[in-house]
Amino acid sequence: MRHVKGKTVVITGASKGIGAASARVLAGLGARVVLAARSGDALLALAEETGGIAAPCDVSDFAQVQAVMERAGDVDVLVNNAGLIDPIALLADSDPTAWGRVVDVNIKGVYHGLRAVLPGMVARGSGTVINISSGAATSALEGWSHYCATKAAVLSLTRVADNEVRGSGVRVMGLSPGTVATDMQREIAASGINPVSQLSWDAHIPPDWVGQAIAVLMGPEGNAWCGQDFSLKTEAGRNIVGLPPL
Ligand code: NJP
Repeated sequence: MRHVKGKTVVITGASKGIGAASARVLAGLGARVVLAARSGDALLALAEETGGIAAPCDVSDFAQVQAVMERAGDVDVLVNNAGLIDPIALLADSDPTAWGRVVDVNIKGVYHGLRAVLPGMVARGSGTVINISSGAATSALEGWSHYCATKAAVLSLTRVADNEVRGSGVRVMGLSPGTVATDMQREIAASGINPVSQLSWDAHIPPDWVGQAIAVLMGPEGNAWCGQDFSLKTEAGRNIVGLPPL
């Protein structure tokens, strides 16, 4: 994991869950982590713990995302992790404003990150963007129209970005973690809608496993996953990261 040491890694959605756990893993391997989310107090506490930088921002606002990247300096790795699933509702019951808010965060947030870092990465001829995806990108689950549609769009952004930068030294890939023990799974369980809400808590992987996968993808192993989603729900994916089998 020597490839992680000294790298500047911007992580969105770093105030809790997968983002916070990944920040701890990467900082532990020597990365300089830049922590972005809306909850400033949580970011400050994590920055103190990890030696990182708290950079409060709402990813749905491009100017705020760009300000984070300017503060970070030359970004080696961007982890586009911020995401929402709440509120879960059948299409017929869904609230149009809340549905649109998920689009603003899950799709536009990822676009804003790509738009902010790609010019510098391409100019330097190096950099990695990891978009946190989901099995929902390629499946249809009731109550998750906002989530399935936005994660499908994120996979599309991963493909298009890879198409545009391939050969420049910049890599763009997705990471589909499977189900992870975070507040998002608490929201899913509370909804009682669709089979994912019925899973037992033991079925979910710990969030630091996703951080370990990010660390691996930052290195040469990531080359094979440009333009597609790497998945921790496969034996091959678990094996590459050195995690227990499914
Ligand atoms: O979610 P949670 P996870 N601007 O709710 C932040 C995907 N995923 O860690 O702003 C900036 O614990 C929020 O921070 P705050 C999932 O789709 C998960 O499980 O302070 N940040 C918090 O740090 C998502 O893309 C599972 O409220 C914003 C973070 O996002 C990623 O993994 C399975 C923001 C959410 O923390 C992390 O999810 C899967 C904004 N506007 C994919 N809005 C799973 N958990 O099972 C929210 O396949 N955030």
